[in-house]
Amino acid sequence: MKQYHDMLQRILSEGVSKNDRTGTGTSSVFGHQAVFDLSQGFPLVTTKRLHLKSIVGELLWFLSGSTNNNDLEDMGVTIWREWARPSGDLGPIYGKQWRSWDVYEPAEGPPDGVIDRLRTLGSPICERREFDQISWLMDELRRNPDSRRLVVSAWNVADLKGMALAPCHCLFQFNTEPLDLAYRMNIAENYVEVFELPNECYTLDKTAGTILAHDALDLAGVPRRSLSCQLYQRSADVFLGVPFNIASYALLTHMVAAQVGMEPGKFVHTFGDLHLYANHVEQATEQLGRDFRPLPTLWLNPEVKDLFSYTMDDIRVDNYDPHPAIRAPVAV
Ligand code: UFP
Repeated sequence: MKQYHDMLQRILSEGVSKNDRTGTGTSSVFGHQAVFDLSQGFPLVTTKRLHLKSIVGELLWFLSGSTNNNDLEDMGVTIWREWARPSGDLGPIYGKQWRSWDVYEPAEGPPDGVIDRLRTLGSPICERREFDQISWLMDELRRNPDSRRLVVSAWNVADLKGMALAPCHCLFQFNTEPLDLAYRMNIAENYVEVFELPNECYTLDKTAGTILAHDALDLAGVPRRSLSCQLYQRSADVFLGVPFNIASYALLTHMVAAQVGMEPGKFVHTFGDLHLYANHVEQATEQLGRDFRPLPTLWLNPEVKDLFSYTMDDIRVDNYDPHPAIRAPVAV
């Protein structure tokens, strides 16, 4: 996780002092990008212990569409408590926008004259529909994997004022690429084998480009595409928030990939205001003095057949051997 230490280091050396909404004060850089190759291990910071259950629980809660803190606390996760109203409600945050973004459309098919009457009365003549961005994404990944529009947004301008916290990780995009496996040079001869996975292989003459052979292969189960995710995070608490955010989106990418039959590719984390709170400087310095340990690996239950059916028990991180946790106050 050198990428994470680079962020801390960059803020300590180049960051500028800023005031912030919480009154704590930060050192901040604007614009940063870190890339995590998910084939090289699960990007869970090893230089301090992270509470994995909170990361997994929060993601499952987002995916369930809930915006009530009580549902999250039922899973034993308390990270949203400070922002919750007494009822537990957090307003239309991530779960709402991901699973049921409000769409207002002209009401269809009212009887003649009704629209005119409503207009005279000044009543709205739209009806509300909900759009499930995550279900749409899953369908689109299967239907149109080359699309450049595989975007999910939590940044709903019309709903911002009702949210307990404006979305920090506000927009993400998926991208798929054919895996190298799908195109393999034959090393000995002057022909090339092009695998049209899952089950066909064309052998081409390299210079003439003509087909020499066409075989049916049994390559079922061989993955044909890699799936990458890029997140835009407008505001990032580098010490407390970012390690969570990295792990959360890496997990999401693994889960989506498993469900659409692709291999996890990269997680690209792009930042707006990346900041270290003034009361986290000591802790960050302590963490920077620690050595990296091998990254853990992620296990997802292969029996789960749909993105919304995962439970805590279906997700496990193996071989996580971090340094001890480092306590730090949360800026609310
Ligand atoms: N924050 C994160 N990651 C999150 C999250 C919040 O880093 O997932 F929900 C931090 C960023 C910032 C604060 O320090 O919370 C949000 O404050 P603001 O809305 O003023 O940017």
